[in-house]
Amino acid sequence: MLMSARLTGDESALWQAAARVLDANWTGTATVPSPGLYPHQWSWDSAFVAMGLARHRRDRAERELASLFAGQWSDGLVPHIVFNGDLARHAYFPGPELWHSDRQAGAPNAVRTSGIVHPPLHAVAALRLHECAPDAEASRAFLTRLYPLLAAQQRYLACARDLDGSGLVAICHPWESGLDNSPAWDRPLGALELPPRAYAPARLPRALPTGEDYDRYVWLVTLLREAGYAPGYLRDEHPFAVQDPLVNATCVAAAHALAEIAEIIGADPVPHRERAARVHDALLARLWDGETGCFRARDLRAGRPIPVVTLATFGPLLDPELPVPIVRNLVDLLLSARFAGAAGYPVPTCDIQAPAFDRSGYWRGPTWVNTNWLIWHGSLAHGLTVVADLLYGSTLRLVRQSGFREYFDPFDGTGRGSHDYSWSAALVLDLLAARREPRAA
Ligand code: 2M8
Repeated sequence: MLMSARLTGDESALWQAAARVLDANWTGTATVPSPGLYPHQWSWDSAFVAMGLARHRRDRAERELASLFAGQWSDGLVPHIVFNGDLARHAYFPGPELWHSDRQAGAPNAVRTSGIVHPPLHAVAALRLHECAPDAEASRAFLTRLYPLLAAQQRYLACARDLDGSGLVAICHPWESGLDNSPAWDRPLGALELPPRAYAPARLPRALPTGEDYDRYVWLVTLLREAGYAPGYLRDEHPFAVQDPLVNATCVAAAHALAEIAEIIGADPVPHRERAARVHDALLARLWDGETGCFRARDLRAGRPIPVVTLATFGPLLDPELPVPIVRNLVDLLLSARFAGAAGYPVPTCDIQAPAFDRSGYWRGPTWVNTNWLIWHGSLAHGLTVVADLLYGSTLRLVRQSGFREYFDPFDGTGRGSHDYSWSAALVLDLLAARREPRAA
């Protein structure tokens, strides 16, 4: 609680409330996103949580990342879920029995995991941990241990997920985007030919999404599992393959972070800078739509861009080398009536004017703290202080008004989904601390 001494009284109260959520959701080795709904360890959640823990319990921030990487496969894949083996079989669906990591030669023996990835923000998190470390020497030692694992994570994505040789990373399941039921996935999911039987249990212990969407999610996992999660199968046969601007922007940001980490620990930064440049070039060449001034996901199986514009269009702000005219275009779009301009609590996950927009539909309209944090972080890198201030203020207003909820109504800020949601709390700690310590903003 070092930081709280320098906060205002109101900020200190918020700080303590956020810290209490992280303490309650700590299992002893990692943090659950929310105790009821999500009782295991999720990959990109842990990256966000580690950034908050770095401000509160640094020892736990390091253990959080170490626990996640204990689930890494031998080819570098960092799974999107590391399961807690102590929990009852039905604590969460789909549990380890759907993925069968225990039957994969490259999966770890000690823990069971899923077999797909999440946006790879862990190098960004590791660098942020270093930036706010009280003991630079101990922090360098931690980075030295983590660096080969982070580099292997990027190698897996660059090798196994570059399905068309463009340099871009493809996702093979909507869950890999983190934006599970984004309207961007409606078309590629709708094009799947499902066998005539339901795959998901009829009654899931959760609110959204369910029904037919869930059958499709489970069917995709079944296909991946039966193919042994093999790169050749992903490239040539798997029916869902999409290049998403947000996922690829996190790869660019991770490559830059890895280059910085390499410099800190005396390793070679050049391969990471080359990787960042390759994904940067491909993002601009393949996902930027100059005519309408936005980034669009690309459906590799249909061979065309996905028309609906979602918050993922702002992901490339995480690329520090995004050309200024494109940054300006994105800011205009962000501040327009399609996003922040017509929402009291920006940033909605989908274009408000799109037919698929749904103000309370999970990733189909609501505002989330983690995506606000990503756009805030990207805006600062481009010196967009007006946008950064807007996001900082609206994110804090959300949690002050509604608590550390999972997601929020973008018009009136009503909290939705689970309570005491870890990344909502963690990123508030990071926001509060970064304001007081502009060096790490
Ligand atoms: C949600 O995803 C999981 C599947 O991975 C689910 O719907 O059960 C998403 O919000 C995802 O972004 C998040 O990482 C996860 C845990 O918070 O929940």
